[in-house]
Amino acid sequence: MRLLLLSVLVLLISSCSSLQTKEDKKPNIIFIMSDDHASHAISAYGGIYDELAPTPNIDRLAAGGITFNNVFCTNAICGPSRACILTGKYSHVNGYYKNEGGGKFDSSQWTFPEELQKNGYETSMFGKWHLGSEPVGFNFFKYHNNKGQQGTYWNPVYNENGKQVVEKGYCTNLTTNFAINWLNSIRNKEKPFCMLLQYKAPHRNWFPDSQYVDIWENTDFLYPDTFNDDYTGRENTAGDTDMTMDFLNRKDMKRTPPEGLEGEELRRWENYGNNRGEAWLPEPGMTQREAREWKYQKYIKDYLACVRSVDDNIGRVLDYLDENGLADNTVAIYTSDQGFYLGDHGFFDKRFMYEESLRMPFLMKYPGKVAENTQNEDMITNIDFAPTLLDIAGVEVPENVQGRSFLPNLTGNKPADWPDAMYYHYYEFPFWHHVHPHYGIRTKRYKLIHFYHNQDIWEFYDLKADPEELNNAIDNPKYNDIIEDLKSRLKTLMAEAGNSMTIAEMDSITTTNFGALN
Ligand code: SGN
Ligand code: CA
Repeated sequence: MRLLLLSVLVLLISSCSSLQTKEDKKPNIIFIMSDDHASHAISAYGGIYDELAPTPNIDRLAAGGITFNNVFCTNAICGPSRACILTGKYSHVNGYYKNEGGGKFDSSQWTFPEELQKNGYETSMFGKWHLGSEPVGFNFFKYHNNKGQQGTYWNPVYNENGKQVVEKGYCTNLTTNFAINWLNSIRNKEKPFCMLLQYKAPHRNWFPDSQYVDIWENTDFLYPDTFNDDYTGRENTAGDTDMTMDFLNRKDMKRTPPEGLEGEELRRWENYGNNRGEAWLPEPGMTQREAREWKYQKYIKDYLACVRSVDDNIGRVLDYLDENGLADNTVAIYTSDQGFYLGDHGFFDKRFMYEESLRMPFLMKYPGKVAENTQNEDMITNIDFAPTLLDIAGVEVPENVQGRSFLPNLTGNKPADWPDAMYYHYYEFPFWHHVHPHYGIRTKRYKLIHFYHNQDIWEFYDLKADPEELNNAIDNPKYNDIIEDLKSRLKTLMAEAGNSMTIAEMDSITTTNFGALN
């Protein structure tokens, strides 16, 4: 009898301790996301900037883990993409369609950080939130709360757990300081953690940190191949925006205002360039082409200098993990809320379903799980992030989450029925930048887009024959069958995603003012 009792006891203790170790092994998660960081401005992805402006620290994630080459945004604009990421659901399901007049994110709905918190994770969020409503599901948060929650590069105002605080310094450094401080001395170290570190940079108006102002003063950057796109065949879509170099304003170009200007007058002077008919020349006598090139050089240098600070600070975070014995049990991710045009098609900004803004960088270090220098080509979207993070944490994904975990794909085990097409939908118009609302489908090889608001224009691209999307082949009879098939696949995709809106209903999303952000 005593022997039996003893062995029951031993069994109990050993099963408890094995439970304990299982719990202990729950990986920590650091999800780093910046604002408007295009993958072609990350050296791990290559491109025309990688020699002059490499990103060695972001590249550490690629070298130590996996680089995803086909991650796409389902609605390429800030707040909406963030809402998709948090909920694992498309805009028409999470209700957050647009930034301008998009109202506030409904924070009573399910999000992945809240689910992780409920399942024993210590959670936090630092930097750009930009959803209007206060963050829910975090043990600690500190988000940019000035300039309509865009934040400012210098001396930003934050909301720290419900309290306004003005901080002195440069946003990217500050946000990282707060994050590291939380890792080091605020969080409950008995629990696994999930930290969202969301940089404001490199968002417009691209103010670099002091040591990086003018670092490339005597260097000229290369121009993207499509810089002089004349929008043939896309005159009323790509050719009808306010996001060409002409629309970079005086503040973007860091021009010094005349002395004595203040308040509204100063703002008007700085914002000059935003509207049609205001394409100003930086120097008198310049041609429009010279002005565009001049503006591109200033723009790309400031943008990449902002990226440099992001990269430095990611280095600080990765060093902290290394030096504090956390690296081996922490999944570190780097992404951006969408891509961006770096002079591609003559543009800055995002919004279009064209490659440069549709594509999101996504790199992940997952020690013990993913081999170094792995490349992945599977088609993934931003609604897949939430279920994947839950899966990593061993937490069940609720049925109504629309995205799908790509945890198996990390180790090359892509499920046989993994999607080979994605659905995109952008709703905001005309502010900012006058990009016509559109939806579409992208497969590995093709892309079909329908611009529907106050117009009825279809575009089709064969990405193999025309990777730069300069040739809208919608009327090329050679593609008739393919286009018909894509139209029907798009319909199916939208139906499966639960979007049964008529064009009139979609239009009303665009024209309805759902309220201000704050
Ligand atoms: C601001 C910018 C726009 C930018 C939007 C959306 N203008 O309004 O250029 O497209 O943010 O950006 S600015 O003059 O204020 O910089 S997003 O990241 O929030 O989607
Ligand atoms: Ca953004």
